[in-house]
Amino acid sequence: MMRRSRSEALFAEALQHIPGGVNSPVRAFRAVGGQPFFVERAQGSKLWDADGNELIDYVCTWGPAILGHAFPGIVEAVREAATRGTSFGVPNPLEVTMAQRIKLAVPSVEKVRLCNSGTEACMSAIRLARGFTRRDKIIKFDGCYHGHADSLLVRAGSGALTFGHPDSAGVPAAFTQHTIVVPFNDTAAVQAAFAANPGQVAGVIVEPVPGNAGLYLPRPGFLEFLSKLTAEHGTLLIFDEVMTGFRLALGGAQARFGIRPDLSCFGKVIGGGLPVGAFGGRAEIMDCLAPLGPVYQAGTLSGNPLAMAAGIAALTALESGEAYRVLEERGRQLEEGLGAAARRASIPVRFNRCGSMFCAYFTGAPVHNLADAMKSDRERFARYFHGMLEEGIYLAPSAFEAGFISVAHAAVDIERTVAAAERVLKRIG
Ligand code: KE4
Repeated sequence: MMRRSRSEALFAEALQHIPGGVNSPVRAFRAVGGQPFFVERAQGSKLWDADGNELIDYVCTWGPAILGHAFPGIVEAVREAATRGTSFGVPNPLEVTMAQRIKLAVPSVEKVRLCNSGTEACMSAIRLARGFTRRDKIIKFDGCYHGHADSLLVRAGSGALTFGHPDSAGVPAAFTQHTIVVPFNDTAAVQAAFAANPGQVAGVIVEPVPGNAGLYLPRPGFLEFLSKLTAEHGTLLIFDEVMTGFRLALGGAQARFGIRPDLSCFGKVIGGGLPVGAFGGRAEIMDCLAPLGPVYQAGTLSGNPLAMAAGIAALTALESGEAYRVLEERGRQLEEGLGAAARRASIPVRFNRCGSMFCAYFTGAPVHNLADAMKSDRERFARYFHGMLEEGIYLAPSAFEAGFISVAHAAVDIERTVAAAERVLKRIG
């Protein structure tokens, strides 16, 4: 049994000061029950909580820790940068280096603006698409989560979905009247949305591999279809690669699937664990941004030297490409192991994976969109989650989140995880 007394005391204290005791809803374990543990330190593939429990971490702070926690190159880069000041509010050389590295990795990005979160990146990309096209409508896909900007918090995924009411309180209908939501992988629904709004759609924003309702993949040809249809309608294709960027390949999902979106959003990995976001794309679009153009966007800490130093250190470690070979190998090992464990336990589990992102749906049917995902057995997932936690394996605390593997996950970590899964699946039946 996990020792929990210090985390329980910390959570009781946190509840006095912080809504729900957490600074981001999905951390509260509301989707799986129980209370969150508090992490004291992390190293490589492991977390140690306030009670000293060691856990193999498959959340990796929701993606950023692709190299493992406390990666030496990142720690040293942040330590060194901090000695020269933590923020200037004046351009610094590291911002230029980061912009160059993003452009080098992602050819569709001709210019890029750095900000402080994925939410900011997506919110700004939407505003830019509207400013550039002088249109108002945005098409998004149900279950896809693009941060918590008002106009995008509609039938969103991640924490918004977890609570079973994807739309958020506090968002006036007027703020979402221009947001059209269609099912992912549904070409007819996308065509119908365009037909019903001729000449009005500024942008289509999509997670190319949705990771905020569990994980499901684009059907063959779906992303190409979006690219072609948006071009025909003078609509911008916006890839939200906050999660997939620099994760599924150095060039993100767009490199993996050979698509050239008009705009892309980034976050997570490019900050090396520090607060960061970025959005970029065709220069003629990006140059509509202030101070050059009429679309305003700003941020006190945008491009700050610590996040830049951490992100550049992360990209430097990823650029050789070896990391992605390791991630693919570990992902395959986990997929094969968990699949075999589920079969031996005679439990219907659909294991979806793309590179080092994965999820396990408790269902026997394939999962290609949110409606399929919602049919999975969440109660059984919750029992699986807690069983694995007791075995020292920390999975994402929701059936509607993706899991992440880092380069620091050794083959033995995967073997331990598969062995634990076999015991837990047999126990929960
Ligand atoms: P942030 O504002 O949380 O940095 O990024 C928002 C965002 C945008 N786009 C995609 C595809 C994302 O996955 C996210 C954030 N991901 C969630 C995990 N499902 C963050 C975890 C949380 O909300 O605490």
